[in-house]
Parts: sequence; structure tokens; C-alpha cells
Amino acid sequence: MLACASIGRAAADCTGLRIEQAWIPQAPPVAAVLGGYASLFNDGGTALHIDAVDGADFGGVEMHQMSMEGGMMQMRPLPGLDLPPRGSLVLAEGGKHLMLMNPKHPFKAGDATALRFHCGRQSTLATFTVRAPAP
Ligand SMILES: [Cu+2]
Repeated sequence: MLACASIGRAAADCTGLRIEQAWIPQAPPVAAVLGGYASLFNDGGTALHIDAVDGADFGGVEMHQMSMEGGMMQMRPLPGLDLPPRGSLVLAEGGKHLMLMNPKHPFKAGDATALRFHCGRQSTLATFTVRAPAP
């Protein structure tokens, strides 16, 4: 999955970062925002801090935290995502997730798009696949 990381700027991969099961729930073609979900693993022995995510197919990518506050679902932007050594983090509906803002074209199930996870001067590219959400 990380084989394309050398395309674009020749930055090194985030040390130890592994991104699995990266997907985007299919949304109506007019949707201005899509969700981005994945399982992140830190296979390395030092803490990882992801400080930004971006993708050429979107106007911007934000990291969000969804939580229940006073009986209402609230979303707030996060400045980053932290992975302790040998730790993992699930980006999923109802918790931490990515918000893919202003898609530059409609996505349908089976489409794929690349998102770049930045950690300082390094970055790792991951392919996200659009899937119909589970019923
Ligand atoms: Cu959100």
C-alpha cells in the first residue's frame, strides 16, 4: 500500500507508521464533506505525531473528534493524532476520524484516492477506497 510514497516530494515515510483498512463511506454525489476511516499502527519504538493530512482530490482534510456532550453528538477539530510506541489508533464513525472537505469530483463505491499523512518533515501516503457503508 505504501509503494507509491516516493511519488511527489521525495520525503521519507513516517517511521513506523502503518495504515490499514483505509476507507471512505460512499455519500451522495453532492456531499461537500466525506468521512475518512482507517486503522493506524505505530510499528516503531518512538511516539508518532501526525500533524496534518492532505489529498489532491480534496480542498482540505481535517482531523476530528466526535463525542457525546450533554446528550448531543459534537465534533471538534484536532490539532493532530498521536500514536505511542507500538500503539494503534482507529479512525471510525463516532470517534476520531478524518473529514475530507470539498471533494473535487464525486466519488462512487470502488473509487480510490490517496491521502498523505504528515508527521513533521516525513509523510506516508495511504490509499483510501470508497465503499458503501454497512447497513
Ligand atoms: Cu468530523
